[in-house]
Amino acid sequence: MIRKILIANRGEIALRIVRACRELGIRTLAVYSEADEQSLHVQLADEAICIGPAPSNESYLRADRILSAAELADVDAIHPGYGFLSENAEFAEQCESCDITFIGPKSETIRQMGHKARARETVSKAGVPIIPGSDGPVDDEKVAIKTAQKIGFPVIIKAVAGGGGRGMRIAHNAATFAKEFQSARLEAEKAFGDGSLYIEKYLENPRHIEFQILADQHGNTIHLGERDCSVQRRHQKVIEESPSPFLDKSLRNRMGKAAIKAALAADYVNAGTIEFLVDAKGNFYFIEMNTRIQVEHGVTEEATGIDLIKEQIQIASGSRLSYSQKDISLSKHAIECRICAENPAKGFIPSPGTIDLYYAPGGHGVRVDSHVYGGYTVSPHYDSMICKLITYGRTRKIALDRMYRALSEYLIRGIDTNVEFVKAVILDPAFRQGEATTSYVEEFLARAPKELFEKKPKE
Ligand code: MV4
Repeated sequence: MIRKILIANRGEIALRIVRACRELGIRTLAVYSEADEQSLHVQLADEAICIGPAPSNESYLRADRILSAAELADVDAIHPGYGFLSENAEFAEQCESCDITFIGPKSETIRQMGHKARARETVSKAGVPIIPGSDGPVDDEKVAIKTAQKIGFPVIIKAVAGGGGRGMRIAHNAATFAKEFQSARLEAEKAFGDGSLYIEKYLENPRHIEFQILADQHGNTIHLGERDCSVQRRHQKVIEESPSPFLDKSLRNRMGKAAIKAALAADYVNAGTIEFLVDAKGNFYFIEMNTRIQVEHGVTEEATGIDLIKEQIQIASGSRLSYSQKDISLSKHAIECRICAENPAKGFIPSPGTIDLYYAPGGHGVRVDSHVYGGYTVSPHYDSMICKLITYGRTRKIALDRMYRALSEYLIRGIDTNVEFVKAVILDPAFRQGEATTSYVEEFLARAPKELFEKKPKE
């Protein structure tokens, strides 16, 4: 039985987990850094313990302090949210050995899928298509060049310990390969303490489409359809939607079946995501698995009507899935914009500071997931995302028109935000037509007038 959960995270996701626990009648323990004392998740949790100073590596990344808080408050389970310790196999293992339920997959699954080259091998053996590339890691530069030539240029060099785009390099020919390979290795060593690399054929302008998976401890595994996450800037997603405007029923079915195969091959339990790249012809390829709840999970929740955080907690407590595959449909169209404290006119530099005035959108078909309020100070120590705005409706057009309407209601003073930027994307005909690939943001920025992203002077 889970009676009390420690939430090992901050910001909007910590609040999201508090809300799910409240509805399930589960007590919550917030852990927080000195910078987050005024945060909503701390105020709304039943109990709260400060675990250290503002920098993440002195607080939210300190497994020892979090586990001490867990023992002290006698919690039954820990929800790691996303980022921080959510995909740290060692932390999951420590929870297991302290007899605290880690709300996520087994530590062994996290380890296996966290090794991106081993993940490729695992799902490929199960019959899931992968992008042509190296068999496992390639550490020797000479071998790497030969491998790249065999695959055919352009190739992409990725960190085995990476994911989400960090430590990636594209090589267009043999002449530039060595340089790219070396800088990928250095970056991977610095970022992950592991310089191991693998190589894939580089796909030009794919779509980034991911499938949501739920799996219980009794062998039941289902998918909840896809999210199209092609609108990204520097590997940070900006807009996500479900269903993808690019998939038809047949492709969704085939990709969904492949996603379930991948999850079964990983012996997966709890909520997870299978990421695919999809080319213009509709060929799809597994790229990696995320063994956590994702930022954009709310899009799937509004498209399907299923509360993923509640499902995660119920799965962790040993319950069977509340749904079978035939109960699942993307019956609504949902779209999310990530609202960030940043300045698009100045190269999207972060804009931390105190929000003097805050009014968030509302009304029919609008969901706002946010931990901020008027008077809240956005800390420079963490991610700049302050709000997730989700709109949904019967059709994509309804959801998009609603998104523009909702974005226009925001009043945020005191810090800069990307609200005007995402409004411009929502109005852009190419985006409206569902044509966005992973190159979309770059192309849009190149052709969009700069004034578009500046804050409108108050009429
Ligand atoms: C790729 C790719 C093209 N070809 N792999 C980026 C995030 C990580 N999950 C995987 N990513 C990609 N992997 C192959 N073989 C394109 C991306 C990619 C991307 C690459 C460069 C610039 C922006 C991008 C946005 C999304 C995906």
